Amino acid sequence: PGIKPGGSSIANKSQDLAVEKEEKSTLGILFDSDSCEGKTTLAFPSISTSDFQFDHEKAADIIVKAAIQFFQDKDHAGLRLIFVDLSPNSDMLARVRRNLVKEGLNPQQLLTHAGDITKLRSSGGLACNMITNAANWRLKPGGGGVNAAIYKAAGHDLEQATKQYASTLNPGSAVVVPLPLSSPLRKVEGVTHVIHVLGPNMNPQRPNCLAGDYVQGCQILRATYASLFNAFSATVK
Ligand code: AR6
Repeated sequence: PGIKPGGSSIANKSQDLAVEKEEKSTLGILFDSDSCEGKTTLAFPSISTSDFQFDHEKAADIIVKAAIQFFQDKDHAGLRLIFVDLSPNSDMLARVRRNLVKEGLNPQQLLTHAGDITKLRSSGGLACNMITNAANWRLKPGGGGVNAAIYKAAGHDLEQATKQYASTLNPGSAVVVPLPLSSPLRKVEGVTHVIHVLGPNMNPQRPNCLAGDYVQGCQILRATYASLFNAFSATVK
């Protein structure tokens, strides 16, 4: 099935319009032509680099190379990625931006944005169809970081919906969860799907710590982004 449209690119368009578009989507319209200049969009945070303590330089390299690989597939020309971090002073944002230039990736394909991933439309003026959660292996709400923020913004609906798709997650893998129409994240921000991913963990206080093994760590982080981007394009199809 096609994805449900993500709503309007203009932050202050009425909710009625979004509802009208939801209805159109059930008639088989795959893309919301108003959103993201017609591009279906996935936003993602920097997986594993905060609570999971993964090396920033290695992570930034992996993110940009994974995006380059993704856009080598001509079928992905109508898609867009947005790398998001909370603060304009984010070290990861700066590193990803530098690598984008260095590697010559089109900045319209991989946008970078400072802001809250749960408020991309209302605060950032960016329409986004799907967002990524750096989850824990139990797929539980709470904890900290982006996991806590996404579960809080999506309401109880996300926990319920997630249970229908998976109860645990392995490092390097992704699970796509459609958001119920009742979810505030869907109603207010136009987000139709949350994609949970579990990245490699370098934090000894968390399960499955790789204890500084960056050979395995980099493999798992590459696999995480590949699973995420594949899940995104498969959901669009
Ligand atoms: N919007 C955008 N980016 C955010 C937000 C937000 N609201 N909140 C945090 N970030 P982390 P991890 C950024 O720690 O390292 C969780 O508790 C943050 O600045 O959320 O993969 C889970 O339950 C950082 O760049 O994820 C796991 O147990 C990035 O999101 C564990 O932490 C990821 O930081 C996963 O650790």
